Amino acid sequence: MAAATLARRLGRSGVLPLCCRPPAWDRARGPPPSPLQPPGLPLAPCRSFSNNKIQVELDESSGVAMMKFKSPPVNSLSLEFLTEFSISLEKLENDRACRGVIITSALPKIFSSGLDITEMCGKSVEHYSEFWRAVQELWLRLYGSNLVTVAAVNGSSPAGGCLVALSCDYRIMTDNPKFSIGLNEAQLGIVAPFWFKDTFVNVVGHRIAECSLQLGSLHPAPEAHRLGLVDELVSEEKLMEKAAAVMAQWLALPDHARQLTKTMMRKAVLDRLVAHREEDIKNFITFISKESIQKSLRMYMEMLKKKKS
Ligand code: CO8
Repeated sequence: MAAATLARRLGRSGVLPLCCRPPAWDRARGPPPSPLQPPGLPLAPCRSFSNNKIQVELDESSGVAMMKFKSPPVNSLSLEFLTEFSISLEKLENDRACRGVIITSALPKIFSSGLDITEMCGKSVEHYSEFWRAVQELWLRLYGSNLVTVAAVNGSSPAGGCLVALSCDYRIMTDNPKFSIGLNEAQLGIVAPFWFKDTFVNVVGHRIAECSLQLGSLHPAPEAHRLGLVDELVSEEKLMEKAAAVMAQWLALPDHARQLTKTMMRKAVLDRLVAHREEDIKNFITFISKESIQKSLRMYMEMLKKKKS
């Protein structure tokens, strides 16, 4: 019997200690039937959890979770949303059955409208501090995740919404030119922080990021694909099928090798924020508290409302 097969069998029988268990990618074959499971009854392969903002369904047989944003009207990243998002990711990270997550929106036409602007307007210094820490926390968790992360971008995704997609391992977007994606902070009169910029540069390269950030560009889906901001475009009907296929391709590799490679690629950028976290919060508070910035944000919110009428 091959050593690997033997190790797998022993691991399943519980004989081997945790450190000698087969690698996580072998766990994708699924757990052994429970001795408590009545014969003939199918195992429940899915478990789900949900909160006010996000719904998660984990398929235990494949190890893939589907995370759906469900915060109408536009999945804006409020303090509550960011907190629930981080908690959901943490739960999946800690779940030995989970190896990858597909992130998408339950709302038609919007992936996420980015940070909730109302959280950055007319609030106290304490609130700004708590909010920004939550933004940092989410990014550190998502960008540094051990899981395979695939963004299925099924609608517009400006600013913080774009950051969520950029922080994943792979981005697939619906091929609808009405949907756009980008770091448009400059259009709001604000500046994307260095770690938004670093994440963007790591995906599209310095020159494209430089132009796009200065102009605060929102790129329609086909242009985003040309720039490398999204990896693939597919029709709305094919989006989930494609995301599942990409996930399967990434999960075909041993987790430990993929995870170490991901860490190697992303560590410097993550470490930079970790080293300057408190300073970054202070900078945010100073910047966002300026009356000129508050005025820009209020005008932007008014513009959004006027656009409707
Ligand atoms: N935050 C709060 N409310 C929002 C946001 C948002 N990001 N986006 C939209 N809304 C609100 C609108 O005001 C509107 O409210 P109401 O119904 O009360 O009038 C409601 O959501 C619906 O919006 P729309 O009618 O505009 O919906 P559409 O489907 O027509 O359009 C869009 C959806 C395309 C998402 C559009 O709403 C939009 O462009 N929104 C703005 C997106 C944006 O620019 N986000 C940037 C946020 S800033 C950020 O993420 C990074 C900040 C980094 C900070 C750095 C500082 C140092």
